[in-house]
Amino acid sequence: MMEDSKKLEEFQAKIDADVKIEPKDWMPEKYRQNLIRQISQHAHSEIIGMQPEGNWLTRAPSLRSKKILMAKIQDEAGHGLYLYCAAETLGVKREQFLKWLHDGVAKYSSVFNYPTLSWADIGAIGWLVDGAAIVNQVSLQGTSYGPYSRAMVKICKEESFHQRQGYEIIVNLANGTKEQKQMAQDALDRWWWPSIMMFGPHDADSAHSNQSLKWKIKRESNDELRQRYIDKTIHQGEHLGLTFPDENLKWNDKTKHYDYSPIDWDEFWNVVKGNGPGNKARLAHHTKAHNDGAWVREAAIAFQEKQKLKSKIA
Ligand code: FAQ
Repeated sequence: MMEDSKKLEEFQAKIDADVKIEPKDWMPEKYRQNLIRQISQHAHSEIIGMQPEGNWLTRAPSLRSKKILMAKIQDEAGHGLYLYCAAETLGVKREQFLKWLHDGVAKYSSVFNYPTLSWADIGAIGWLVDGAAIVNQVSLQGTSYGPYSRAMVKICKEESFHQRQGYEIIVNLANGTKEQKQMAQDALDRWWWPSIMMFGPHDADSAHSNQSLKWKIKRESNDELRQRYIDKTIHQGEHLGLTFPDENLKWNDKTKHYDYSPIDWDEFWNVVKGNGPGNKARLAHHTKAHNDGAWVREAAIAFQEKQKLKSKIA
């Protein structure tokens, strides 16, 4: 016990001094568990997040936009892989993470359970969903766990390209015909609130925040990040003549931030609990793709074993 409390003190001192924690360093079990939860859920979000966009690959309006969208979706797969690798350094295998996802034990971001009904939604995902993800992830570059922090640095560079890809689509639609501008407005109407919900519950209701902030797993709170996202996004929409679906969205000269309406937490928790418009389809699709790919994994392992055997004989 004495030894553990001394170790805990030293651990906290390292955190306070902004020294990164590396996989072989001593860490409290709760720190490890919390990281496993957050990083693997972050990885799942990147992977499931490919589905709403993948839905439009065959219907992109030009070869250029199709190539860009394909590159973006591949990037998301890469982000998922960096993050699974970072999470695996904490002693849990990839198969276990996927089992937790398929069994509904592990979460992924609520926002990916909404449908992409038009090409403008691809713009809205890049502009708003990647825009929100960047705010969160730039902050996470400073997370205390080394492998997670390094993954975030690489991911953030790619996310800024994603945000621009989406904003470009929205700019073109907003400056196009009346119908095209209406498509952009409709996408903003449907994606604005889900993007705000990505930051999670208000600080007072956030189960993990206090401990995560103390251990610098998170560097800023859910509400701080949400407010930063709102403040930086409003002028991007207004500049295009689009209207945000919130009549209470107003600049507050005292706080120097935008005020906004109460968030519909019933909707948020309903989606988080698996009852959103797309939850069942998203999980079913992932599970099927995983099962269909079993033979590829088996073949790759068999090939590796064969190579090992060959090198032993030689
Ligand atoms: N959806 O105590 P807190 C992307 C859960 S990547 C679902 O506040 P925490 C790239 C939370 O897990 C987007 N569940 O939790 C892309 C917890 O439940 P648990 C993903 C949510 O962890 C773009 C419970 O509520 N980004 O978009 C959500 O301290 C385009 C209590 O909440 C990340 O994952 C939610 N929105 O703070 C890809 C960033 N919010 O686990 C494709 C890393 C909360 O106890 C296309 N993660 N919950 O069962 C984080 O920063 C944090 O985990 C938060 C939540 C801020 C998401």
